[in-house]
Parts: sequence; C-alpha cells; structure tokens
Amino acid sequence: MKSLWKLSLLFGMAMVLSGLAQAVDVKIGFLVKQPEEPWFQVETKFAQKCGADYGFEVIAIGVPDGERVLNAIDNIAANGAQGFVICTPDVRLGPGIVARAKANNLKLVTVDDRFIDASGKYMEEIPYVGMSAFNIGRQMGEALMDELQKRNWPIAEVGFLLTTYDELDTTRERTEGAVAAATEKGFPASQIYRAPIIGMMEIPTSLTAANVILTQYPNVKYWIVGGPNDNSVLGAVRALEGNNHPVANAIAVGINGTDCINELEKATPTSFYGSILGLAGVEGYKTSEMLYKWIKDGTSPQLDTRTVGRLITRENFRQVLKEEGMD
Ligand code: FCA
Repeated sequence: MKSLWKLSLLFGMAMVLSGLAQAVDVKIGFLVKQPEEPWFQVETKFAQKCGADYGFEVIAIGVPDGERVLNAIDNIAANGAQGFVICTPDVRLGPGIVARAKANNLKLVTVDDRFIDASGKYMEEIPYVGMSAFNIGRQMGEALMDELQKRNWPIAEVGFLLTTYDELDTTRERTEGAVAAATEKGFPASQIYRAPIIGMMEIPTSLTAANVILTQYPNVKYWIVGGPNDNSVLGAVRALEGNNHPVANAIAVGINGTDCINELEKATPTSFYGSILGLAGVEGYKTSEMLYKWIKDGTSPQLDTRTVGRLITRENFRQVLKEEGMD
C-alpha cells in the first residue's frame, strides 16, 4: 500500500513537472508581409521583447506572398509552435490562412491588415489589433491643414496630392480620413488629386503614382501631400523633387512614423514635414501577449483592439520616440 502511495505521488509529481515544462515551451510565429519596412521591424522587435519577458520563443518570418504564408504556417507547426501573429500580404487570403491554421491546430491573431471573407466582409471572429485608421488619417489631414494655414498660401493655388491604396481597408480609411479633415477645414474637394498606387506600397510605386498627377497638373504652385503610410508619401516627395518643385512649396505628412526617421534626420529639410506615429511596438507586444495568454491559460483574446497616433516632426521626433520607448 505504502509503495502504491509513493508510486502515485511520484506519478503526480511527474505530471506537474511535465505540465510546467509544457507551460514554458510556448512558441509562436510572427509573420509579416513586408519585413524590410521599419514598421514591421519595430513590431517584430517588440514581439521578441514580449517573448523574452514571458519566456516564450518567437519565430519571425517574412511572408511577402500567399505561398510563403502557407509554407511559414506549416514550418512553424513542424517546429512545435502553438500559434502565430500575422500581417498578411493580402487580406483576401484570410479564409485560406484560417483553414491552414486549423489544419495545423494553431491559434492565430491578426495585426494591421484585417482579414476579409469571400463576400468582402471583415472576418470579425478572428482577433485583430490595428490602427484606428480613419482617425489617424484625420490627424494627417489636420496636420497638413494646420501647417498650410501657417504658411498663408492662397488656397486657390494649392493642390492636395494624395497617394491611395484602396484595395486595403485600413489604408483606404486613412486617406478618406485625411480628405474628411481637409474638406471640413475648408479645402476644396476639387483640388484633391488621388494617385492610386499599383502593386505594393513602396517608395518607387508611390513615386510613379504621384508622377501621373504632377504631369497632369504642372501649374499647381503649392502642394500638400498625404498618403496611406510613410513610404507612399516619401515616394510622392521624391516625385516632386524629380519635377524640380521647390522644397519650400510643399508640405508632406506621412503615417507610421517609423519609416521616415532617416528623412527627418537629414541635415537639410525636405518637403517631408512630419508623420503620424503609430504604435508599432505596442501592436507587436500586445498581439504576442494575447496569443501567449490564449495558448497558455486559454484566455480568449479581445477581437478588435485599436491603437492611436501622434504627430512627429523634425522638431519633436526624438523626444516622442523616447517617450514611446521606440528610440
Ligand atoms: C499597413 C501598412 C503598413 C502600416 C500598417 C499599420 O499594413 O502597409 O505600412 O501602416 O498598415
């Protein structure tokens, strides 16, 4: 009897120990569509910080297309991961990604770009953390209008060059927010010129898009410039420079605040005035934390979490980055 007790005690202890071992053995994937973009580098860095804080492993993988997404999901599963965070290269891949995650028994949290289903509706049942896109777009439009008013340019001589990326909801909402803010502050809708970006949102594709407008409206004297993110605005700034537009006759404001630091650090100012800094670090940390707690404790993550933005310029960016722990 005594030895039976001992045996069951030993067995119980072994169970507890193996439970503990399992608890620390959490692994997650962190999959992003554009790993070369500083936004996603900051996100990934903070995901890794979360892993270091809680003691779990983060496998970071760049997934620029659908095939690589599916391979990455299979790979992390084979490596013993229990879930992943993803910013998909195409939101319409949502149902396929969910199916692949289920087949591999992986939990999943989405970041930045929200999945849509076959009928074009958000997949609201999949946890999502992303920008409060319309409001952040509004902030961009307001920053442009505030600076425009300071410069006292006659509105009739100003064009609003807006690069757009309407196939993605978060980016469409941002540029629509900017249009709403500008028109509410009295900017004529007829002087807003949209430049749709074809392909990926990058500096060269945005430059090409902006050039179409600059060629169409060569007589505009002053430009205000916006777009869905920093690179799409930087492309437009480069296009203005290529067209020999005077630096002082344009005001450009981006979104992200992570991909324009080199620009703001330049010794000689360009037309890039500032950016609405989003919380890439918070998003990377939070999504990983949610997923970890879901895996470890079964805590269901919140389905829709939104982050805010804050204007940075050449004057304040160092200070703000420090305050946000992003320096
Ligand atoms: C999208 C954009 C990124 C970033 C993110 C919050 O994924 O492509 O640059 O703005 O939303």
